[in-house]
Amino acid sequence: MAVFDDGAWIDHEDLRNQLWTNEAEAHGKPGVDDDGNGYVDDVHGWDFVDNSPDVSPKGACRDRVSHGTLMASLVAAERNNHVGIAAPGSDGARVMILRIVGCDGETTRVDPSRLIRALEYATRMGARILSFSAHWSVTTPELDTAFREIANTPGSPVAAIVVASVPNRGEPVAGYPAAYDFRRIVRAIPIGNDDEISPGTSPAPLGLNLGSPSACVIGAGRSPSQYRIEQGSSNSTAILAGLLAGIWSSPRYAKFSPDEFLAGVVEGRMSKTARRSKPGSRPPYLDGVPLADACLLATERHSASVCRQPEAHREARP
Ligand SMILES: [Ca+2]
Ligand SMILES: [Ca+2]
Repeated sequence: MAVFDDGAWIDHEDLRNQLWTNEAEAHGKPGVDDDGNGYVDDVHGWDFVDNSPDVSPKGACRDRVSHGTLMASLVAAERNNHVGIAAPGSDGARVMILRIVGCDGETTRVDPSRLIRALEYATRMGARILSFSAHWSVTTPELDTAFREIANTPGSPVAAIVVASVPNRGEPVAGYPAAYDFRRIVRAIPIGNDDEISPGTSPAPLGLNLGSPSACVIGAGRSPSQYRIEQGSSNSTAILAGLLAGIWSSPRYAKFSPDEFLAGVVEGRMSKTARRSKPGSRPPYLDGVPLADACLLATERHSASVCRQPEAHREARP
């Protein structure tokens, strides 16, 4: 599970045990590219802005909220560790941190060539879900090609599911990657209070669009133990990405290819749920969007641990 963002404080108490780890580097020699992938000491990901194995926030980002830390925690914060929060990908997702934007000057923009390198890295190192709580309006043919290969080409060796944010700040278009009309794009539609789509949500292409919580979400803040409450469509994206990872990694689905998982679970089940965002939202969501819900996959034999259990199975409370 790759989080493309501004880096993350990976020693946060709810994140440190949840990271993807490049074992060759973790057990290798410092200063040596042990796995020969072109990146020296890339243990938990890579900083593509400063070309460094240190994925922590840098520059002005050190003194403000770390967006990437919050996102990584909403994907996979550790459950049952008696601190903080529990994220839907807690058991299933291992988070690869890819720093693709900074906080100073030019680095705040999504740079297409930098992003292409990060996409190549993520897919080569085995990421199956790529989470983008970011969007951009300008693209290049090369970047389009990279996304097409990952998110659209049948039988692609680098196939992965791209979870794309749909912004809710009144922008006239959703921006990329949500704007791509590709089969492996799953868009997170931000849901506020009372199951309504957040005001100002941009129109998105039809396709695999799932509603996911955006408002009043608590996640990891400053390392090692701070938390904060945030609003916004970024939250929806990370929560949805974590949920997909959590479901995909369960024994029933773990051997599914990206296309099998999309067809059988996301399209075949999740998109068909009766749980919809409430009517009254503005176009193009007049009829509501399906709300992401793992519990609709529960059967008598297979139930998700997040789903409500029958009364008899509940623990008695004093
Ligand atoms: Ca390496
Ligand atoms: Ca926790």
